[in-house]
Amino acid sequence: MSVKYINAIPTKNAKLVQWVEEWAAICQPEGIYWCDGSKAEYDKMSDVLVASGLATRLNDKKRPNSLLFRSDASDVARVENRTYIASEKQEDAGPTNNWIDPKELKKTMLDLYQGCMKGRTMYVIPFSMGPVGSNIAKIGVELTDSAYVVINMHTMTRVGSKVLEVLGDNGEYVACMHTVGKPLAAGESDNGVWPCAPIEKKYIAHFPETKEIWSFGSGYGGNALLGKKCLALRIASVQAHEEGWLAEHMLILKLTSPEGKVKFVAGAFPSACGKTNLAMLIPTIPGWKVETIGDDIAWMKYGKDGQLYAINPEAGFFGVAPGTSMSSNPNAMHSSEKDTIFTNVALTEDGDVWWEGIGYKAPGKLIDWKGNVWEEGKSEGAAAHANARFTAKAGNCPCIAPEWQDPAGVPISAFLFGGRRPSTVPLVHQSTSWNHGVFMGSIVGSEVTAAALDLKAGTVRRDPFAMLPFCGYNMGDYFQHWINVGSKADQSKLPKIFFVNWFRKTADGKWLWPGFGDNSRVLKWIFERCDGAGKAIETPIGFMPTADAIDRSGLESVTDADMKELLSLDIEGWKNEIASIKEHYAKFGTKLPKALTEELNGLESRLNKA
Ligand code: GTP
Ligand code: SPV
Ligand code: MN
Repeated sequence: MSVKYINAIPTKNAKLVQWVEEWAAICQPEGIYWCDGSKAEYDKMSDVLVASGLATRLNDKKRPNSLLFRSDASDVARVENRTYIASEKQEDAGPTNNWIDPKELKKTMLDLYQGCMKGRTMYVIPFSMGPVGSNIAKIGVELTDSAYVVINMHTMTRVGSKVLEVLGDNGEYVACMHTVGKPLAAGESDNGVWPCAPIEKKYIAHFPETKEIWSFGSGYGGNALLGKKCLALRIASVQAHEEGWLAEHMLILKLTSPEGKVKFVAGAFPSACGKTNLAMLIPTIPGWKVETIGDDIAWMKYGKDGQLYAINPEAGFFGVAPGTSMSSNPNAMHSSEKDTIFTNVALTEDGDVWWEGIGYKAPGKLIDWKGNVWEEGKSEGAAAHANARFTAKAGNCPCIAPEWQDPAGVPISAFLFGGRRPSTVPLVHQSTSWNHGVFMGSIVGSEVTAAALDLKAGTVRRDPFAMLPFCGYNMGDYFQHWINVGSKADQSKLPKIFFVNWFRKTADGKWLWPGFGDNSRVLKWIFERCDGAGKAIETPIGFMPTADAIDRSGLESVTDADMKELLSLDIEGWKNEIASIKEHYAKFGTKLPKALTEELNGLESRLNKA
């Protein structure tokens, strides 16, 4: 079959052109369009999406240049049970990933890909993860039949001609193949129905040896914007392991003290556990400033000076909308004031958006995320889906740090790990060594309710380094990689490691800690600790702040008794934790690093003596 080009081929990279044509022969699109990343292209795609009934243009006076999409009810989040690490050996995918033999999976998927783009355009998206040309950045090329993916990639990555220049005639790229898996018959159009395939046909596949990504059947988020979780975490973590660097599910923030001293902090919390919020926080303590480098992913390499430098490989935010308000995260609200793509939030009568926790009552009758009329207090269910998101440009964020696009990255002083832990884990504690910090990362978990997952209420879902769904290889090898990264470094220049928990609850289920802007009080202590100051006592679990070490000036809502509870060492709780960590560690068998067994044994014996 001969392929039809809609515009001219903008590259002489023969390997790339051949790859595009091979996929076009399989998928049989109407034509091939090479994306240039321009504003004109974005506007044209937006018009196409509005015309097909998939997008609603929001009121230009309220939300300039912004669109609303409602996805299919089966296509609202990442699909972890349809996500595969198809390494040649199953052991290389490890106990935490779904695995299928790559030959078998490619055969299954190639059958699905046959003619999957009939009636659609195949878009070729050359993109850079990280500032174009940075030595930490990487190039990917995504093929997709979704214009929604194209405009999201415009915002989330750096798309276009400059990327092809850097790629040159022989440059390497990560090959990313995507389709919504919903071909159109002659004369058929989407007509307002979100295109995707049924769940059992969805595959989000990664081939670590060949660094390929094949995605079929979903148009949503991390399943479809392949630069994000698929490339920047699953494939990049494999590359980072091979090449000696770090690809992590971490926010990066710049913290400035009243004296004007600056430190950069990176933090890994599981999905929907507060990375975007912390990255954009407005401190409640006077004189302190937080600015954003990134809110979801960090790539880190050692610089010539022996420090670890981080870049944010993304160019935008794919943030959780529900709960975002002018009081919880004003910077996220401002970031999404214009040029924003909203997915699965509610539409107001005057062409604006609304979601649960936006900070004000729903104005009049809404159209909910399913497309039905919705009235507050009258209609059943939520108006916005719990995982509704906004896609906003990092450049539109009022607190974006001037360094956010520095190709050299920013030097990291501290790593934070955390999750939702209503009990046991204190507000903050610090590791006593690098390996102890790696241990902390390896036991990250979030407590779940029986309603949310098929787990016993009060049990912990372990999500090591917040990478459980994102590590592209054996998690045991990943733990060892973290230990190696530390042992090779100049110890005095290594980031300090902390465990934070904003989510402690009282016996009657209320938050014990106000969180959000008040988390700056904890950041202040962390800043001081990085300078060798900050009052602390050594406990069996690590360094903890003394009762008066956390600045509580102006914070009446947290009493002395609350603070005591937040900073208490729950020996019995931690002893139960040991049992649960042993169970978690058993999964890794001989892949579990000895250093982590030693850390666990050390903690157990310290607790027994306490
Ligand atoms: P992903 O984009 O899925 O990786 O999520 P994320 O880690 O960026 O989480 P995000 O900042 O979007 O927060 C998710 C939810 O946690 C929102 O509903 C927030 O309101 C809530 N949250 C964030 N920070 C805090 C906090 O300090 N305290 C409390 N109680 N809730 C918080
Ligand atoms: C997450 O789930 O951690 C996200 C959203 O950041 S997605 O891009 O869909 O993976
Ligand atoms: Mn995330």
